[in-house]
Amino acid sequence: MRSLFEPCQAGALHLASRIVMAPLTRNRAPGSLANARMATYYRQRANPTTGAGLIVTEATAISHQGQGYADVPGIWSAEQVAAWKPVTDAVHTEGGKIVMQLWHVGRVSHTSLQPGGAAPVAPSALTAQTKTVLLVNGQPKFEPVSAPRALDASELPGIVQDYRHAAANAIAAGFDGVEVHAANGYLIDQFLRSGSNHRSDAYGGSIENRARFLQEVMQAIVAEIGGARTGIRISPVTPANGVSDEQPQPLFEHVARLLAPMDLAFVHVIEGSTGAARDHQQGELPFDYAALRQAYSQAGGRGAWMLNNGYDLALTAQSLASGADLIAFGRPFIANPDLGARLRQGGPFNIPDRATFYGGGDVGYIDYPFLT
Ligand code: 8OZ
Repeated sequence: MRSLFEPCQAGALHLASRIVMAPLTRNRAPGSLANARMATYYRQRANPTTGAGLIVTEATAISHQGQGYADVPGIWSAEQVAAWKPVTDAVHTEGGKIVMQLWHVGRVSHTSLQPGGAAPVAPSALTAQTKTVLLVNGQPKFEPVSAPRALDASELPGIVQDYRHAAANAIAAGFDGVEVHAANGYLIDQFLRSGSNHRSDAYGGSIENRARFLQEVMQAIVAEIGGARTGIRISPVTPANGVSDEQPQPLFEHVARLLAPMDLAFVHVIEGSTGAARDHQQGELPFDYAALRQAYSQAGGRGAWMLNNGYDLALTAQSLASGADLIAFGRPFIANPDLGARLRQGGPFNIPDRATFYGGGDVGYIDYPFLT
């Protein structure tokens, strides 16, 4: 029987357990630079026995244009690479593994966060029904996103190059690999889903066309750092940030098949509505996650299969028994730096405080108690 507490190979990554710390936006990187407080936070969760087998960082912008929230970190400049180095050093000193989540928000942004105060970019000029987090006097303030402009096809190679450059930078900063954020209604997901992609060129219309941008991004990153150090996160039915699609099953099975030959380290799937109902449905039928994995395996995909959304010990046991390789825990890792140790002994678990999720200092970030 598969155990959460046994080692697992994910591409080139040898992981001490099947426990993953999910990517978590915390808005504590002023100037888009990682810092000592962040190094402490990740270090607290990095121990292979008491913490995570693998840490996925908070979503990190690949470019200024890719940024959509206050005080999130970036990975496009040499200064940002240098700022991340103490984080990867801290995690590796503990014996842990860490990959960086690469992020372009697309239309989920605000003119005040964009270069030159410009409009955010998107597949189509359709405003997302969602809010971003700005910080006003250090306090999180949820504001509607700005109206985006549609990207010209001639701009896409430049964005693909930004992803590739960011992946190279992540490796230069000492990360063990990257996770491409293709979930939760951000740029790649905006291309995938029919509700946010009304294009009539080679990047819109058919499923193949809507998946083309994702494919080009993944090919560029794999060419740069290798598939064995590359993962991806998808969320087939989430309504996060206002995305929708009436036919998620064929869309994401196509995505699974195009990823299969890339020899990725892992595929990370958010089941249901991100951070909410696991049985959320888009389209006529409940989404068939087993069929998604089968599409991937049958096309030759060998990456570790990572699942996420509201996992407790009972659900973890069930999914591992059904063949999941890795389970990603989000909010539980905010409140429990030693989540691994707590899962092992069945609890108790500290309760996360929502008021300190986004922005702020040490409180609700690096002061959650460890087991004694
Ligand atoms: C919460 C707040 C801001 C961003 C995601 C990167 O949903 C995020 C995010 C989550 O993937």
